[in-house]
Amino acid sequence: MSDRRFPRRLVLSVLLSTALFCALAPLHAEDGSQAWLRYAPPVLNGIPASYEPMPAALVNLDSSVIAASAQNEMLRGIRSMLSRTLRLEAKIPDNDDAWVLGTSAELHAAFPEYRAPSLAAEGFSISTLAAHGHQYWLIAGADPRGILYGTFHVLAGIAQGQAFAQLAGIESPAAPIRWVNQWDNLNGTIERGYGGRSIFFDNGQVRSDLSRAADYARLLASVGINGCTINNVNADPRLLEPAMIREVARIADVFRPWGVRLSMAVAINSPQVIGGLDTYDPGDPKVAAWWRARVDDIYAAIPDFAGFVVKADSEGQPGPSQYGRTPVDAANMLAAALKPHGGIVLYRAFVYNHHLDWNDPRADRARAAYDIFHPLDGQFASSVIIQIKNGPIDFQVREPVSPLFAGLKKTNTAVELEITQEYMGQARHLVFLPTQWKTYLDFDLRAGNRSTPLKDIVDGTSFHRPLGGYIGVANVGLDTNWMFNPLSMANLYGFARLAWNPNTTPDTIAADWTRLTFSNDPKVVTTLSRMLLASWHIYEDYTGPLGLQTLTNITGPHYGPAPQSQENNGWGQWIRADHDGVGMDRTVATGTGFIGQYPPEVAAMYASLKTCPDNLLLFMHHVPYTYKLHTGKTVIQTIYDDHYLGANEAAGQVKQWQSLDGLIDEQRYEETLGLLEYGAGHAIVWRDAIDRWFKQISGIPDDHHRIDHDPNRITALQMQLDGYTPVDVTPWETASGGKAYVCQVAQSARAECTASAHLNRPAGWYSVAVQYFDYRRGDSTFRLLLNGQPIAAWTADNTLPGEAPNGDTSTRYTLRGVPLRPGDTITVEGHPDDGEPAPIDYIEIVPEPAGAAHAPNPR
Ligand code: GCW
Repeated sequence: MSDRRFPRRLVLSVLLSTALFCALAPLHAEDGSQAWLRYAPPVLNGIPASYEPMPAALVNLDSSVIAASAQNEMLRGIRSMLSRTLRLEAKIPDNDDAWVLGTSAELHAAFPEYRAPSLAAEGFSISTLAAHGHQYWLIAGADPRGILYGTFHVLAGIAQGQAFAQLAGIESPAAPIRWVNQWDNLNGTIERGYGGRSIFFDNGQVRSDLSRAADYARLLASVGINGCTINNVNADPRLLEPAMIREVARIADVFRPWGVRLSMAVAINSPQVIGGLDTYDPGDPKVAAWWRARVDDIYAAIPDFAGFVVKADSEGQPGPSQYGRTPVDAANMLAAALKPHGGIVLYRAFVYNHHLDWNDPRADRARAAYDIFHPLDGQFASSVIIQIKNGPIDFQVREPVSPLFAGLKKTNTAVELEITQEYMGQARHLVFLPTQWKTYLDFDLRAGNRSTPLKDIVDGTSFHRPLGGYIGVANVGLDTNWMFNPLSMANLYGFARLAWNPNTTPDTIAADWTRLTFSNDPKVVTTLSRMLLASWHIYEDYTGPLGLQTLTNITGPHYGPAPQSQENNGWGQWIRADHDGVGMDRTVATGTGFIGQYPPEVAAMYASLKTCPDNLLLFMHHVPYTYKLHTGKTVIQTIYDDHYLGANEAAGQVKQWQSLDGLIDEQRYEETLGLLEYGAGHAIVWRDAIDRWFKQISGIPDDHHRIDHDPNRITALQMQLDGYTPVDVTPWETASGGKAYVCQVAQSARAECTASAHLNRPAGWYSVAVQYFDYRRGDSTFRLLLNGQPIAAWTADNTLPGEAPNGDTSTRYTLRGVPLRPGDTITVEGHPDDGEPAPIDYIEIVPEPAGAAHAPNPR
């Protein structure tokens, strides 16, 4: 195994020279570590004119550590973007202009004429003031966090070439809770993390070097995030041991200057596991006393500790049900311990039985959260927030909004969104999630037959709740660029922007992020924004459309296609596909009754086939494959067509990115290109697997006869094989004819197998793709030969999540610009390595359009 993320690729032929392309890269390399805080000079229109009379002095009226961060950030940002060093002054100069940072109250004390606007907690106001014949540029916060957020707002504006006057105004966050959750384990791994190991923990301890944790807090603060839960919700009780709390306090210390409060996920059985008690019954006074003592210790070490996140009675985690107690008993007991110190409890509603009876037509995992928590409404303490995943299942490509949000009118709620792309291509596919989240946040649940969009429920407006907000499962890691894929950081940024103001449009988020992360060049902004905004729909098209959920392997790594894995088990992510039809009947009349959990107007909309939107049809109803959607097309033909459309569009994303060659620094350009090309190839794997599976189960052919009839494809079975032998693939639909061809010759440096095809293609330029399987372990090597002449070589050293040939590991290598003549022979030669038998599936030979400028070959 190697930790290289892309196949090492070496083009051996006299084809296009790589030197030509290297020469085109004019920008210096960037590694992504600075994310959207690059502070690059805003070069697009030069320095905006209004920065010419920019004050040279900087005064900070606030003595907090948070305001000190704001002050340092001003110096750093202005220096980096505008090549100027501000002069720090201890008090407001009366003979010079100045930038002035302070709370509204401090500014009013300094300038009696200053009219402090009314700001919500953590809000800020940007304005100018003329006094004593001088100009003062003011960043006023409601409190120190407001000063810091206002400062980052101004710096982001400068980075995007905005004049100071354009930045003037008032901003307040929509909701008080704007947290990220990290699912980091004490051993340094991260559950569903794709950006490397934990920035907090290693080997059972808090890391000695917390510089990345400090950098992370700065990134979070720059977009208004004010809390971070540092450990997996599948919590390790050892985190609460006294020695560990002292260590965790070091993390809180590096968060504090950035106004990020630390929180921990706790295991409800901790009193028994580490406390030596014979019970963890939340109704037992000695258990409550144990928690109080632990909480007191935490606050002694971390005075601004934010509170606990709790996953209980879920997916094997211990919970109050063990003692016949409810979530109210557990949550209120913890709240009682935390409240005297100002801490809160985020109790997760992700509670369900994962041993559901598949044979019971009424069983439905989607019902669980509402069934369990709705009856408890009104009983939770005022410092408890129920943390509810956006949908009733689990971060799928599309779900309806959880009805529980409308079912808890006397309880604080927060929406949990998943930034880490668990079911969304795991940072290898491009999926910009703010587009999806916005559809959820804007969705009107019509509680009490009035307007109650999700965003108004979680910020406390709809039901007049004091607390609530936004939780994003972020899972950044030690990777230099935080999330593995340079484009994935748009999701962390977008989450924060929506948590601050859920009325921000995805277009604004995409454009701002692009400008801050890459460039103000209008072509970059337009092109990349378009790519980001389209990406969720594209991913939905080639994975699970019509509300079928993602259709990924839910009993494996949640990555590649495996639709059958949804069915016939206790997990309850069923799609109930059989020979005649597909979809979960969730109606009250004939199905599980889930639809009845919604307020009446929404329930009526989903219940009727006439009004149920096509994109959730199969989430709500079971219909025949021949059922016609609102578009007039049948369900089955829509499944086929959407997958072809999605895979084509994924290929289009590669071309769009290539149009930015030379406008993006080389390292991030290349990394992103590699991922987009991989993603486009994997979209074909998805398309073929899902379409094959539905064709087989429905017995209905594709109107366009595309499935397994690709004229450009030659499967290994059709090739002349030397050493390669077939093995069955599970699930069968992820390889041609359900078989992979493996090279199982004895392990030796010289061992190799070949698969050859004699071609009779008209003379011309072609691209040649080799579809092969790349396991996590082993670095098999491949060569491609044209009439015996080696024309390409690569190594299967990607770290895909699998050790067998299937939809997780199927990948492709493409060589463009290959000159073929009738009678040529193309050979794939595979050398196994470390148990990875250089497995192959097929080759695909596609004519390149005449006169087309060749896209560069892999470098
Ligand atoms: O989506 C599932 C994930 C689990 C996760 C769980 C949860 C932390 O596959 O890895 O556990 O959700 O949200 O609790």
